[in-house]
Parts: sequence; C-alpha cells; structure tokens
Amino acid sequence: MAKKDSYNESSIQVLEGLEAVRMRPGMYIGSTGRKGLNHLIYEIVDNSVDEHLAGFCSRIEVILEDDGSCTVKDNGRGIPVGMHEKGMPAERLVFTTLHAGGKFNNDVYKTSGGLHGVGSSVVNALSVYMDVQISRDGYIHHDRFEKGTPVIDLVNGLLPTLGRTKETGTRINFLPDGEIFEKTRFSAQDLKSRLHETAYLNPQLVIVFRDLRDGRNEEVIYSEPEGIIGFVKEMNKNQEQLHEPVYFKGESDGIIVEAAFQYVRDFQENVLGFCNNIFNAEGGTHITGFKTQFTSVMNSYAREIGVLKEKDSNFTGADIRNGMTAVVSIKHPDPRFEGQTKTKLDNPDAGKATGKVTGEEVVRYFDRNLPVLKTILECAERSAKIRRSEERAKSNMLTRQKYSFDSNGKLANCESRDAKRCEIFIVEGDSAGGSAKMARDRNFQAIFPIRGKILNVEKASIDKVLANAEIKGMINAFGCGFSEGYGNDFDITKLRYDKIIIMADADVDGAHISTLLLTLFYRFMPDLIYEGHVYIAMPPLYKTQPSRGEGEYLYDDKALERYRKKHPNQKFTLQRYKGLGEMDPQQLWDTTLNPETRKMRRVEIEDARMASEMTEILMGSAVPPRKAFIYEHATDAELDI
Ligand code: TTJ
Repeated sequence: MAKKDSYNESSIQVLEGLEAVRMRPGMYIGSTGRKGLNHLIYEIVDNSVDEHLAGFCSRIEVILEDDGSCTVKDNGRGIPVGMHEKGMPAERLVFTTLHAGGKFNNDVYKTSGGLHGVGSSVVNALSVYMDVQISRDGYIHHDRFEKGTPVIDLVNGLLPTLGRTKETGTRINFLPDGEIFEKTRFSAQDLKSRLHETAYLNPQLVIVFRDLRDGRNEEVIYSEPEGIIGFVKEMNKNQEQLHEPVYFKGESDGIIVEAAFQYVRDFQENVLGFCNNIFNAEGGTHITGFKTQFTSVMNSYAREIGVLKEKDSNFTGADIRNGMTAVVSIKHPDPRFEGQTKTKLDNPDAGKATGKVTGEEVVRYFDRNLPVLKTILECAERSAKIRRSEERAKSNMLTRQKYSFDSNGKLANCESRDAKRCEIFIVEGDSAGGSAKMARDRNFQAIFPIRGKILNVEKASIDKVLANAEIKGMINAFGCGFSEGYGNDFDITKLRYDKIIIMADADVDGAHISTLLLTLFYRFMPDLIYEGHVYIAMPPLYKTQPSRGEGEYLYDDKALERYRKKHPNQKFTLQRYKGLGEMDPQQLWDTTLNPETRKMRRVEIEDARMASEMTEILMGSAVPPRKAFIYEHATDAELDI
C-alpha cells in the first residue's frame, strides 16, 4: 500500500514536471523551430553515444521513418528496467523525470554545449508518442508514452515483454508533437552532418543513418576510424596540403586532450573546439589554451632556428595559424558554458590542461619533424609580411573613407537613427532595389542595392575585399567596422540597424548571393550573426488569384501543391514571380517588407558556417568538386520554410 501511495505521489510530480516542459518548450530545447526539432534526435542519440563512451555500444542507427517519426537504436546494455525505489521501473523514471541539471532556465545547459544533456524526458514530453523497446536479460521489454504520460499498464510493477532475445540494446521511436513545433519535418542535411561529426569524434563507433521518407531508401554509414585526423583531412580535401596531419593526445588534471592539425596553402585559419563531443561554436578556454601555447612554442622555435632574428618582434598568433586547420577535442568531467549561445567553454582548468598537453606534445613532434616545422614557419613569415603591408594599406583606406556614410550614392537610408528600430535590406539587383525603395517605410527601413554577384571573400585578401565598392559601402552603412585575422576593429555597439535583411530572388542565383553575403559576414563581422542581427527575407514564388475572393501568396512548389489539393475545384490564375523585380511596390511591401505580414528567417551560426564551406567548394580553385556540389544541391536551393 505504501508503495502505491508513493507511486501516485511521484507520478503527479512527474506530470507537473513534464507539463512545464510543454508549457515552455523553448526553455528546454532552445527553440521550437527547425533547430529545436532536430535537437530532439541529438538528445536521444547522445544517450547512445554516452553508452559507447562507457565502452558498451559499438553501433547506433538513426532512422527517419516514412511516417515522420524517428527511430534511434543502439547495441548497448539497454536502459535498466528493474524496479526503482521510487516505485516504478528505472526506465520509466528516465523518461518521465527531468534529470539533474535539467531543471529550469540556464541550468539545462550545464552538462555540455548547447542543449546536450537536457534529457530524454524532455523529448518524451514533446512527442505525440514515444515507444521504447529494451533488449536485456533475455527479453524485449516494452514501454510507451503519449505526450510524456505512460500508456502501458505495468505487470506486477514491471514492464510487459514482447518476447525473448539474446541481444541487448535500446530502441526508441518517437513522433514530435505538431502542437509544439512550428515544423515537424526533420532536416536530413543537418542530421547527417551532425552524425558525421559524431563519427569523427568517436573513431570506434559505427553510425547508420537511414532516410525512409517520401519513398526514399537512403542509407549512409558513418565510420571514421581515423578520428579527428580524418576530420581535418576532410576539411582540407579540396586544398593544397602542406604536410601530413599532426595528431597528439595527452592527459592533465583529469582532462583528456586530443588535437589534430594540418596546414594548407590558404589565408585562413579554421580551429574547431569540442568538449565531450559537443561542438563549441564560440570556442572557449580549450581553444585559447591551444592557440596561446602553440604560438609561444612556434615563436621559440623561430628564434632557435633563426627565422626570427634578435631585433625582430614575435609572430602574432594569427601569423602562425594562417592556413591552419585544427580540431581540438577535450573530455572534461564537469564542463561549464557561457556566451550568447552557451557554446563557449568556460573552465579555466580546461585551458591549462590543453596548454600543457599542447606544449609538451607539439615540441615532441617538431623535435622529430623539422621539415614540417620549417614549412609552417615559412607560412608564418609570409603571413607576417602580408600583415604588415595590409596594416599600412588598411589604415590609409579607413582614414580616407571614414566619413563617407550618407554621401554614398547607393544607400537609401532611413530617417530614424534609433538603431533598435532600424532595418537595412540588402537587395539584389537595381530594379528590385528601386521597387524596394518605393515600397519601404522610409522612417525605419533602409535599402542597400547590390548589383550582380559580390566578390567572393573566401579567397580574396583583405585589401581586395575592402577595395570592393559594394562591400565597402555595406561596412560603412552598418557603421560597426569589421574584424579579420589580424586585428579587431569591430564594435557591435556602433551597429546602426537592429536587423540586416538579405533580400535575394528565390532561385539558385539568389541562394548563391545569400551564400556569398553570409560568408562575408561570417568572416569579417561574425558577431552580427552570433547576436542574431542577420535575416534572410523569404519572398513568395507564386500568387494565386481565384475569380472570387482573396488571392494567396505561396512560397514554394510544395505550398502550391497543397493549395491545389485544398481547393480542388477552384479556377484561379497563377502568377509566378521570377524575381523580386517583378513585384510591384505594394506586393513587395506585403510579402517582404511589412513586419506584420512578411516572412523571413533569422540566420544561425551553423547556416553561416555551412555557407562559408559551400563558398569554398563553389568558388575554390578545385573545379571537379564544384560541379559535383552544384549538382547535388541544385534542388536544395529552393526555399526552406
Ligand atoms: C546504464 O547503466 C546500466 C546499463 O545501461 C546503461 C544505459 O542506460 N545504457 C543505455 C541507455 N544505452 N542506451 C541508452 C539509451 C539509448 C537511447 C536510444 C535512448 C536513451 C534515453 C538511452
């Protein structure tokens, strides 16, 4: 009897807990948009990865089912199913209680970067149903929940079984709740890149991805036995590599540190940080520890072998990292995160440990590999030379153009100077720019037309980028300067517009221009993206005009299909907008400019990171991959709404 009471009591608490998740889902999964939806999968998969890290799981399958649900399956030990002292099977506790650290507000970010560790109970609460099958102790144990509530009766306090098995493992099938999420279609592209990343970070793990939606039968197996070395190779595969990747691993103060790096002939550095397998978009102490120590070791070597003479000043960190691609991955027992998106590792001991291991291991490597050392120091020398000449060029250029804002002929500025209210639209094409100028609310909306394709900033050096009139005009208009490898003149408090809205045609060319602009922002003004100031306008593709009643704007071909299904017997004329230039000012105002009715999407840092990678593939010197990429992604250039 006592047991029964405590069961009731705890189950009420449970429901209250999960009810809170459904009331304020954003607090637990960040957003209820595209990203939050995919995070449900990552959250579940992370449990299987933890089981792998514990040494008991070698294979994980992730399946996007035809019915819109997702299945995650592993060959671990299986979640324990025995009776817990709280009066229910341990498994049920896992799926119905908010775990430690998974309480309210920011504490949920405790265990790792972003949203990992929030708990499978959160996924459960936000799912129409969740079906659980656990193979262990010779049986397949079964449980099922709807919106977080158990819907299966226990048998003598235990889960019913579906049959016998010799295997062990956990299988979860869940369907996200359309009442919670704006969209319930998972993004295969994001999921695949995340699973691939996980495979690189766990070289002994095999991850199977399957997409069975819309009659598809796609299967990809991610297995990366080379680990982060393979990760670095993959990132560098389209560039000229200057040496074999260098890899090291060590431990200090209970923190395991691993890194791989390789130089390519390029003017960029690309150093990625991971803590406990989670990407740290904003970097953190481990990255700083790695960079600082690497700089100091390389400067010592440079003096030792005479690349730097007594009178020379040291190389800067950026000089030394020019052309470097690196992955730094640490395992920390109690990571803490800060920053705008809670993805910046904050533990001082992580910096110390990474620095210590880097110092020891890099010296051990270069003492035995002098040719690689010399190659890298030559890069640093070249970079330092370019830096000095660019510093001169830059200071000349900026003093000359400092006050050219407003006198710039192309910017149609807004009247208000209250940055919080102001918006600037970067509009592709002069004719669309003209319509936009007429259509806008000039009180708070500025228009900056750009002509054709802007310069590809991925490859160009900084003085070339600044010499480009379109880019210079944009930087001037924003008012906050820019930062690049060698210095940081960027000051976001000077930003003149709260929203920077990219407005390009809904076709492949438009997507290309957006990609180039995102790359520009990502490289030279990344805080604009980190702080959520950049948006992409979503102009419609069609407008329907039935003989009676209101017309409707449609944003892609799927919406058109839906419209036809919804109005099977209706006759209507269909206007197709080939470009923004075809809309009259009123239409442009309704669909793209008016804050009340327009559609637009905020750019996330992952979008920008992907854009930058795409640009590299599209514009890089290697031609064959470019062709392949355009072919593969031609259909993705459609709008994603
Ligand atoms: C816990 O300690 C005893 C042995 O089993 C451990 C465990 O929980 N293993 C485990 C959990 N393996 N896989 C999971 C798991 C897999 C999925 C897909 C989802 C969840 C919530 C857990």
